[in-house]
Amino acid sequence: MSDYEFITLEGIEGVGKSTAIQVVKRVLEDNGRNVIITREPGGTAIGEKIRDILLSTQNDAMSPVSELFLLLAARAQHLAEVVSPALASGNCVVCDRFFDATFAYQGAGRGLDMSIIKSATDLISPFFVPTLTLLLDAPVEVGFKRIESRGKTDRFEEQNRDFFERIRESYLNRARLEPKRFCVIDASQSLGEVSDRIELVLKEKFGN
Ligand code: Z5A
Repeated sequence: MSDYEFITLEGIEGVGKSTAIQVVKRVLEDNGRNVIITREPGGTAIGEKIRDILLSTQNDAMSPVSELFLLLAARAQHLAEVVSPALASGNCVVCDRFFDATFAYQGAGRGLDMSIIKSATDLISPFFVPTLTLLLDAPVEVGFKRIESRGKTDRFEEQNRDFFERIRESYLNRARLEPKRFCVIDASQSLGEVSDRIELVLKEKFGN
């Protein structure tokens, strides 16, 4: 393994990112790495407050541009307070969503201009490109079904199916454009199969 590992997990809701992140942690720790698990939006006290604003269904009036800048504010704080110091200390950082989510959700989902998202993203995180991005991919209805038992939806989950179809396609396009960074995992498989695949990918990439 190299000294610098920044791994991100991406995908539409309910595909199993939070579940998979525990598998990533276990495999890396078995490999002798110190692992910091974190998430976006969130990961810091300020970021978690911004997350609450972003997810609250009371904020349905939020414009796409406001949403973008709240996400970026949370990210700037997260990079300064968590990601940058953790990587500098030789930790492996595993993050539930990062900038690919911004292109997929705010770009493809909300329809904001991708070049504006790219400029804003470069402004706050020019040096932080994940070394590996695991894209958990499954049909939209699979994700919906997995989260329906929660009974409560957040502001993003209230969006219609087309919104998530566009996001899924955008993620897959990004993976096609950067095959070295992305690894697409078929998340419609059973938990055991998804875990085995992730374990294999990590061992292939980082050695045993
Ligand atoms: N967002 C954005 O718009 N722009 C950005 O730049 C960023 C984020 C960074 C919060 O993210 C929102 O922020 C998100 C996008 C937006 N919008 N939404 N919605 P989040 O990551 O916290 O929210 P989420 O994607 O909704 O997370 P989630 O619903 O918890 O999904 P998940 O983590 O992918 O799934 P899970 O909790 O691991 O699994 C869901 C259930 O399925 C659970 O009961 C599991 O036990 C089960 N599961 C998992 N895997 C399997 C398999 N393989 N088989 C069967 N059952 C499974």
